[in-house]
Amino acid sequence: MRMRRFLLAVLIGVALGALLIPRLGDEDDDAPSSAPAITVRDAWVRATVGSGGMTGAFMVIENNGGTADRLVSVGVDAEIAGAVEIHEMTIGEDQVMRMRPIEGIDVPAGGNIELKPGGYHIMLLELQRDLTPDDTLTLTLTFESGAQVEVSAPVRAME
Ligand SMILES: [Cu+2]
Repeated sequence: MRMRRFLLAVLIGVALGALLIPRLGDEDDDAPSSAPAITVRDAWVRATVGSGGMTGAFMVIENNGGTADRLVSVGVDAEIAGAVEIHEMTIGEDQVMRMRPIEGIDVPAGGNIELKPGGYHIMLLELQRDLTPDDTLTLTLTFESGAQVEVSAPVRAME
């Protein structure tokens, strides 16, 4: 009697396992359509004026996927800038605009986020040389999902 109960338990276990395996397979099939699909357009970097040692990079980040993602870090050639931060610009209670480093920028599923002067931007710090309008920088954007996007950003003077 005990043996039969044990066998029954094993059979149920096998049956449940058989049910789970095809489900996992289905999720794999769905993965490509729900994976984030990040694209970047209209990227540019502000030409340096004087010896500030820093400048901003701006762009539109689009998420064509079905899952929200988050820009978490940006890399650039160390011969261009010694450090890169993600910044946000806000108006304080004293009505003075200030920028501050933030952990990341959310990019909603099926939406986009604009990095622009006066708002979110990428801050290039410890510049190793002047950036003039005939330059083009390559920025590497890393997202929380693990996606990496290389962006070619021409240097432009601020109008
Ligand atoms: Cu900044």
